[in-house]
Amino acid sequence: MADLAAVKAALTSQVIETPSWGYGNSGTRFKVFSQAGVPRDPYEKLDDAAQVHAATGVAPKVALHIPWDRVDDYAALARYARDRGLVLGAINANVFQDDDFKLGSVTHPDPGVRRKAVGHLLECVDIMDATGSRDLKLWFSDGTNYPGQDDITARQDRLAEALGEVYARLGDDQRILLEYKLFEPAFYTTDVPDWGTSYAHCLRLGPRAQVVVDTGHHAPGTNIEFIVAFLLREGKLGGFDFNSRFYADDDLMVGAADPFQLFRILHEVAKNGGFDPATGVAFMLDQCHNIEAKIPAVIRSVMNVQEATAKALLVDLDALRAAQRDGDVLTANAVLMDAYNTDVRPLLAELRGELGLPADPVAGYRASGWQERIVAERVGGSQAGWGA
Ligand code: PSV
Ligand code: MN
Ligand code: MN
Repeated sequence: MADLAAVKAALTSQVIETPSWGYGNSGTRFKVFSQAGVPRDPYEKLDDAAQVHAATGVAPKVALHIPWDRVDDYAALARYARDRGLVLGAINANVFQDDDFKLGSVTHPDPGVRRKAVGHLLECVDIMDATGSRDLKLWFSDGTNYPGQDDITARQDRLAEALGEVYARLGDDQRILLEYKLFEPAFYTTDVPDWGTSYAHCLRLGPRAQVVVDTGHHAPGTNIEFIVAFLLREGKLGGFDFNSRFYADDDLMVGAADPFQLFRILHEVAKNGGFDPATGVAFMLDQCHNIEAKIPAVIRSVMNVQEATAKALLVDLDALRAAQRDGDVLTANAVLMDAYNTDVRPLLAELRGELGLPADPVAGYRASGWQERIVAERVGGSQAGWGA
């Protein structure tokens, strides 16, 4: 039997980082649907994030995206966050929305374009210094569309050189989290397409470079939990970008498409010590809420991660290991499924009650009146982002 007090303690100490861009307007390449009351600037995004934290108690960190969240004074933004019980999380660089980056950013054949891209990444580290952020999250859209378009290995060399320059600029407590993505927007080659490529670059860079696993960035059927277990074992799992996918990089709410996969991933995290804050695994959401109400969707997502975490923590590891030692396949599988099939909602409601939080965070948010207030008060434009 898993120790319930330990499960509750782990659930209380878990931090789920929400993305600033999840609060703003977003869409597909076909249409951006505007919603009433969305934030008009990064400050208002933090106001919304504070509501998510108030409802759930486990979401005090907010990731920023530069330049979408550009402000004059980042230290002031960090203070604004602190005043609301929040802290600023990962700084997400953006070297994919500039005409100059059509053929790539840090892997572009033109050294002038590469310099511009690296300049932005270094600026992001300056911002981290001001905000106190630990993580620089790098996702590169770089790649090619046509065979022969550019040299695959030369692009790897350019990537390594750029990463090396940024790594050298990091402070002692700062990290690079290097994200990979199978394809899109490049369709023939992607310069960081998979965990192996990211891992190899991180290994060369050193201990302050780690891989980030975006759950939406894999081919269908990929065994993501294997990747997670491997990276944890190597000390190279920097964190997650959680979301759900049905077909590609869908950015739907985590736990919506495949809660069993989320459980399997978090079981590996639990079993390999990844919930210990000392391992530094960042549990981030990377989602866009195109057709659903945004703040309740972020709350729902946080709850989905918590539910899967609770189930993962409930796995009876002694029984599992005994069955594995005995080669008892059916019992081992049953131990895992017992935990997965446990309804953890009463346990989470009880825990929230003990912490003075609403037993049902979505209902708590709806009753708070915040949604009506922002719809009434926030008129006139929406902030840059996917919908810009
Ligand atoms: C693009 O695929 C992407 O969704 C990556 O997952 C990044 O983490 C995110 O955008 C924000 O830049
Ligand atoms: Mn991502
Ligand atoms: Mn993505």
